[in-house]
Amino acid sequence: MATAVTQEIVGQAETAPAAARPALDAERVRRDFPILHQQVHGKPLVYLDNAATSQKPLAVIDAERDFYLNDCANIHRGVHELSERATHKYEEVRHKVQHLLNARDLHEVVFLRGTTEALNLVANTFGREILKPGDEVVITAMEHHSNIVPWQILRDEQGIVLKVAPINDAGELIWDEYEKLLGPRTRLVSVAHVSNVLGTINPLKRIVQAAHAHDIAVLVDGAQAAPHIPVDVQDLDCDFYTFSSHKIFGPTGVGALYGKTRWLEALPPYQGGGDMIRSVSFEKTIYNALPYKFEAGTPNIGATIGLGAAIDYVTALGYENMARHEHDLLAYGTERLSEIPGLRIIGTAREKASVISFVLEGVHPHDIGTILDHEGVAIRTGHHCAEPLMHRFGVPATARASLAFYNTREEIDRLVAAVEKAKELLG
Ligand code: 7TS
Repeated sequence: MATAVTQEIVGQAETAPAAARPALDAERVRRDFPILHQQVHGKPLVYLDNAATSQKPLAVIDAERDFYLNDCANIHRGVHELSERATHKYEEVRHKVQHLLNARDLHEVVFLRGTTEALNLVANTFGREILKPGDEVVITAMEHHSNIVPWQILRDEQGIVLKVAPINDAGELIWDEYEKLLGPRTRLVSVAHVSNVLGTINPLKRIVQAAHAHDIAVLVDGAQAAPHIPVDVQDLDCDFYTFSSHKIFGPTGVGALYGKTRWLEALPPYQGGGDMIRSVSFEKTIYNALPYKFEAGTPNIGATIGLGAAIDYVTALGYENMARHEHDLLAYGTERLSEIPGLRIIGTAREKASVISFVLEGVHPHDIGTILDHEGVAIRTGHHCAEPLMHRFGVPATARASLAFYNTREEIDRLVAAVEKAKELLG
């Protein structure tokens, strides 16, 4: 359930014509996020580390709490009332994810621990069933480690070939080079929808079309896209799509993998255990139907129910409203930070989500992070689990401010003032 505050805002937005719609009122939305209203080192918190994990509205916290207070039981197994309630609430979220991603069938939605587990599931099962030594998998230079290392494991264990599509200095895929990598041995393209460091929004439809023209499957890491961009897997026509709950304002410990039915049917199970079987004897085990074939063991039931509340929340707020507000902040932040002499923004793609990575001449990003923390400003510094990307841009690390719909221009001003202070002290 969205809170009253949110419903009020969305109510206004839906009745007004597009041009006259009020911008999202971040101050009012912020009331749904009590964690934002605290002091850090004596200063009001400015939370700009949303790409690492985003904050959770009360509706999400309440939904998870309500499950533990009233309905806590294991799912899919008890005939008793609590188990039935828990199962119903859990399965309701599968419908919400299906709707969020516009998946054709409910059984195409698999619940997992998050994006990392989903990428490993596809690498492992696609690797065992489809890939032969010498077959090629294409990724890009902007991938998170979780979309690099699983393929390297396959390369080392099974002799597949891993190819990396290069990017230009703005952080955009070099299209001609990408197309050249698609050959007769390519079986899979695995690509981030949005880069967690650069903010680049990749041209997914074009990527999928080019791959499918060669009969190549496409796996999409949507970890950084789902919190900002509406996703339609049928329109994209991708074969797999995954995201994590905790980046889309839901709890940690759960995420979803979408897979086209024909792929999920063709692939073997990832893990064995309870719930993923129909019958077991020591001679033969028959696996369960989709999606349960891929859901061995007791899942994170409470977090999944929280994810349902998060999906309700963002849906009520509206991607369009969030995007408009975030784009305003991105443009404002980019402009203000660019005015600081010696500051270089890494990632200047034309199509960009609300992430600003930067380096400051003569100051190590970790020192920027420490000074900002003392000013109450939370950002992430380091390689952001994308070390090859750091090498591509010739930097050891970056400072990264990542924005959400509840951030404000005043918070950007606080960020800029804190960076100026870091420069003054250390530059
Ligand atoms: N893919 C991308 C593009 C990511 O940004 C992340 C996490 C993951 C995969 C892994 O997601 P998980 O939920 O399974 O951990 N990215 C970040 C980040 O940028 N800062 O902290 C985590």
